Amino acid sequence: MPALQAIEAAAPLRNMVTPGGLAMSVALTNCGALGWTSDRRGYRYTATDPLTGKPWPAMPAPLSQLAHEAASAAGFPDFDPDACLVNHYLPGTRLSLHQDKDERDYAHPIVSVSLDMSATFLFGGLQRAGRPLHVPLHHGDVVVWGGVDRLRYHGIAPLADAPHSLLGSRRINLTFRRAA
Ligand code: MD3
Ligand code: FE
Repeated sequence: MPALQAIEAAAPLRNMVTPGGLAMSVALTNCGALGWTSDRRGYRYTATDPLTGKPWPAMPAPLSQLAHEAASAAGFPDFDPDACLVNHYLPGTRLSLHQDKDERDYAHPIVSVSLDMSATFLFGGLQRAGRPLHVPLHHGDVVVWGGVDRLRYHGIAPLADAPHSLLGSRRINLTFRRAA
């Protein structure tokens, strides 16, 4: 949590605008050499934070180590993340079904770490159509998405308000990626 607070102090959480012109209900920031951003022009990874003009804060070693160890345990021993998205949810925040396609090489997995309030993860298929599985994600859950599952559609259902002892009515999700 102190590492996250330092990241948020240097690169504030913000609601980015999608190419469609709508503000995302998830607030986000990044750490690592690259950070994911969205604006009217599209989605991309950048080395600097468009809000501050400075490089994204470095990825704290305990976090990159956690991501590396989780990927290793799931059969991806070479995972070395260069980007970590910090997603911040309040009650009612949602993330509609999408694929993560802005990274260079889909052979690398994505590692996600859930903190604080629980959420309902929407676990879809390789096409958007069809009802996704609903999977609860709780504080401390770590999930590795790789191989044939790397391009699955996924999302988060509107967050219910069930305050957690650590941060109250908030959920944080870290996703570690190899973007370049
Ligand atoms: C399955 N975040 O940041 S994490 C995202 O909880 C994102 O904030 C959600 O989707 C969150 O892009 C879900 C789980 C996750 C992340 C990446 C995936 C699942 C994935 C990539 C491919 C398939
Ligand atoms: Fe995603």
